Amino acid sequence: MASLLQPGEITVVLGAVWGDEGKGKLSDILCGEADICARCQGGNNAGHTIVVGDVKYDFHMLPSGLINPNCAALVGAGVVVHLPSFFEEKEKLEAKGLNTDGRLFVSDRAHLVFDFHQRIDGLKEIELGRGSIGTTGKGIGPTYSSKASRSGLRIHHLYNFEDFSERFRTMVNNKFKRYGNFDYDVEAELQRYKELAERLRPYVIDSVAYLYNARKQNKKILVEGANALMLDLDFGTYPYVTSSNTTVGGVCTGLGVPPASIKNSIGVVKAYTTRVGGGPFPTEQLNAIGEHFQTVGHEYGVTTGRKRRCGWLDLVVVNYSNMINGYTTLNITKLDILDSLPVIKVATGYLLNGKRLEAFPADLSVLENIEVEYVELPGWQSDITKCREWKDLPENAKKYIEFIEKETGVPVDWIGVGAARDEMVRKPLN
Ligand SMILES: *[C@@H]1O[C@H](CO)[C@@H](O)[C@H](O)[C@H]1NC(C)=O
Ligand SMILES: *[C@@H]1O[C@H](CO)[C@@H](O)[C@H](O)[C@H]1NC(C)=O
Ligand SMILES: CC(=O)N[C@H]1CO[C@H](CO)[C@@H](O)[C@@H]1O
Repeated sequence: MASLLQPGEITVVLGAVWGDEGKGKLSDILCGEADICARCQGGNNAGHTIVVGDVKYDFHMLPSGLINPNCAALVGAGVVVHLPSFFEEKEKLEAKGLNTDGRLFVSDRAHLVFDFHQRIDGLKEIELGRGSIGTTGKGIGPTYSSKASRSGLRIHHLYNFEDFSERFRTMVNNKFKRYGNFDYDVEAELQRYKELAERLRPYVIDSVAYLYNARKQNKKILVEGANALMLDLDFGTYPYVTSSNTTVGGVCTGLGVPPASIKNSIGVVKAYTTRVGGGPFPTEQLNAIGEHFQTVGHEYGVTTGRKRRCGWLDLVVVNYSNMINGYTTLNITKLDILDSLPVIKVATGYLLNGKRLEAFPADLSVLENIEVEYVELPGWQSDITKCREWKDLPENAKKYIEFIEKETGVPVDWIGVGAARDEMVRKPLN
């Protein structure tokens, strides 16, 4: 079957729903073919685990393409970087045997997350009280706020340290004015960043020129979206969203590449739905079904350890996601978690006073009054984790996948049937 990654072109893997779709594993396999794997937005709030053999690698900020020794990894300009975490993650991966020498790069335009941003993250959540967003507390939101209000500090600032120090002191003083004098040793922090700056120096590049030249040189580029469409700042369930652009558009703005360079956009959709944090979730199941997904699907956050909220697959959401990202194909993950269920439900519409909504609404209060319309499909009640080809799958599992294709109008290419790297089935394209 023809490779998806084409020379000089960009393929994007995007979480299509509320995150934790398992796109790490997918981009990991694609990275075997990629020359470069890049992150374009978010920070170390996008945890995922990749299992290779007996080894479990946890990724939070670094591109999972690092798994493959021939793939370069780029942390792009749209990402926000907490340097202590950057080094910690790198060292943990190296302790497990991954050598990142000479193939890990960071954009000089990426913004820095400081510990005080993380403090503020917590203080803001307290101010919001009951309406809190349920952020990961990693300071990502406050950093993007600093960026948008033009007081942020970028990686290149580190290399004019006097100027950096002055800006840093001003920034912290402004935060003290806003949030009171929280305990924070500004001079000690500056000393720490002086050292971090030197350690970081070998990794810093002009990522715009780097990617432009890579495309000219016919390199195959894979972009790994972080978070997911329904957490996008503009199109997600605002304000219960992350603070960056998680759409295909975020690839252009976060990396500085033209739209036409993006060849494929692959939407990763879990066979059921999960979300962490607050906010609406129309197909959530606060019952035995939800618990089944949590337990059997091991639905706990990699970054936070939080239990994920769980429910049925929602095609209203998937369709909405596809309207924005225009998926070339879908990858369906964790189908095996449905193995034992006698009946599987799929949401196919939201009804408001008996009328079908055209798409996922902007106004979240509308969702309080909708009725979710479900289609019930028969389960397969057998173990599919050993299946490696489409023809091996039980009839009802095939029907479930075909139903998703028919309802969304997007072909399904890959189907995840287990946690390990090779536990996948490829559906022959029609
Ligand atoms: C996201 O989009 C906003 C505009 O809505 C822009 O200001 C910001 O830089 C973008 N961020 C990224 C990471 O692409
Ligand atoms: C999703 O979109 C497809 C194609 O436009 C349409 O046929 C289908 O009815 C939609 N389904 C839902 C659940 O919105
Ligand atoms: C085309 C498509 O969507 N399929 C991709 C899904 O994920 C696997 C694993 O990364 C890729 O190899 C497929 O090409």
